[in-house]
Amino acid sequence: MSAVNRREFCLRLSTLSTTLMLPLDLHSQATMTARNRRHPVEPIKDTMTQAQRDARMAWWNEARFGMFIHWGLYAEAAGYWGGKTVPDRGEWIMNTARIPVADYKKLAVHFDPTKFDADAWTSMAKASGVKYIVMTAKHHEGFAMFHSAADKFNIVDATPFKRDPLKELAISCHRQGIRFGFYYSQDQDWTAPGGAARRGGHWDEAQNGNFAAYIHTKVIPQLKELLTNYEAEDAPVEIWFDTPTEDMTPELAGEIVALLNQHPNVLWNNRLGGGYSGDFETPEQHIPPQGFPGKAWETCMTINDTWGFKKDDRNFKSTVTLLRNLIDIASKGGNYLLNVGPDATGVIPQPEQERMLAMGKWLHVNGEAIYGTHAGPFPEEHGAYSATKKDKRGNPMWITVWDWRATAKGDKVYVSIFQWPDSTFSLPTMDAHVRRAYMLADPHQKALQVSQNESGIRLTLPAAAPDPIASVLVLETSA
Ligand code: H79
Repeated sequence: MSAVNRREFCLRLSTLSTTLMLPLDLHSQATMTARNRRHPVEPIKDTMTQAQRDARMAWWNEARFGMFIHWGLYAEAAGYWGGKTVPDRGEWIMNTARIPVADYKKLAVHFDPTKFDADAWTSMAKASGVKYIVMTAKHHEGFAMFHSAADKFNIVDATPFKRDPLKELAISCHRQGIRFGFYYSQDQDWTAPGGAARRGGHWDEAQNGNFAAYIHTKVIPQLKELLTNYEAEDAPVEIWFDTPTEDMTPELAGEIVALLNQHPNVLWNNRLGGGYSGDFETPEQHIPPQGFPGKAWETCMTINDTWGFKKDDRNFKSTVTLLRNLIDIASKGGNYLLNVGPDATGVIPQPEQERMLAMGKWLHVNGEAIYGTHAGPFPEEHGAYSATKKDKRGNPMWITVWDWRATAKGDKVYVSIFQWPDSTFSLPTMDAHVRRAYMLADPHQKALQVSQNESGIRLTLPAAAPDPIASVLVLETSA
């Protein structure tokens, strides 16, 4: 058994028990209740061969790091309504404060983000080591951040700004070699009649209407626009759906899938609803203890505590935490979609840029350990379920260990070390034979002393860690 197969084998053995313990988000519950229904329209991935499926997902599986952008009218509210702070996440403000539709729509009259510069965002993302960008085309507020003929409540027709930032970003991404995708809230829409509203339902008569009519008059026409309004090269490569409810029947979702099938290269996540599984799993705000063995997955996460800009949210995660998360996710074969929330002037807050760029600095030296890799060969490094402690649901608590993480690519294993050892560094056993070991940051790739036997691998590392956050040890192996 190769090193990598061995890991997958071990994980498969434990999948049955661990999946039951993973926190279930609302969306996956909605998906699960509908899962066993027949699909009225088969998604393209289900009619492809495995080789075709792999090719379709190839760029995504190699990317490992993406930047999410939540930008909409909520950035102008910035966590305030009527002069008072509103709790919870910024992009939920309309729902949290039960703002009437007509009042909320007035935010558009003043929305004029004149400092928006798509090239500046893309350059920043590129310097951060990001391989793809996903921006909100329409969040639950219902406001389109692109020019839409289907609905006048959009940034070109309803604001003094009159520009289409989504399109500008798509063009800029294409120019700078970054993949571009968009987020589209297909189910919840708090300003369109018939759009769904979670947490307490509708709060304004203007929201009443027929859900199917909403899908037919707004969602499908807008998705068509988003899929076709770009020159072929700038075309989106990914759609990020969100928060499906029971309103999204297999039939309605099937109509959307029929449209998506006309764009076979566009990947879409597991949150369409109607029982469709989509192309990848989407744990939100958490990293599954052992990933999703055998599945493509992407953890999306806020850089502070909100997706959409909130003036007072200064609870930014440290660069140490963010880099550890990226490395942890890569060691489990997933992607990290890290969010930034630009303000109403069109600027990504400075503390967010600083952290993104610090990640880019590390990736500039150590990116080989992340991009194009898959899960590492050791099953033991992530932590373990406690024998005594229980989590909130009463299941055994997962205790994460932050010593090191491993990824693999070809005949190389990359070990990112967080806790620099005093003398000898030990790794568990692995089937493959270590031919040579060196530090990735060492320009001379000086061979390190290494010994390997049945019980494990022992290495003598340089006295000081090459990097204060994570130093990458490379193991060149042969079968
Ligand atoms: O776009 C981001 C979120 O706005 C969206 N998904 C990510 C990518 C999302 N919408 N709903 N949810 C995630 C899950 C539901 C969260 C809720 Fe709540 C808990 C809704 C009501 C209670 C958080 C706390 C939002 C409002 C209060």
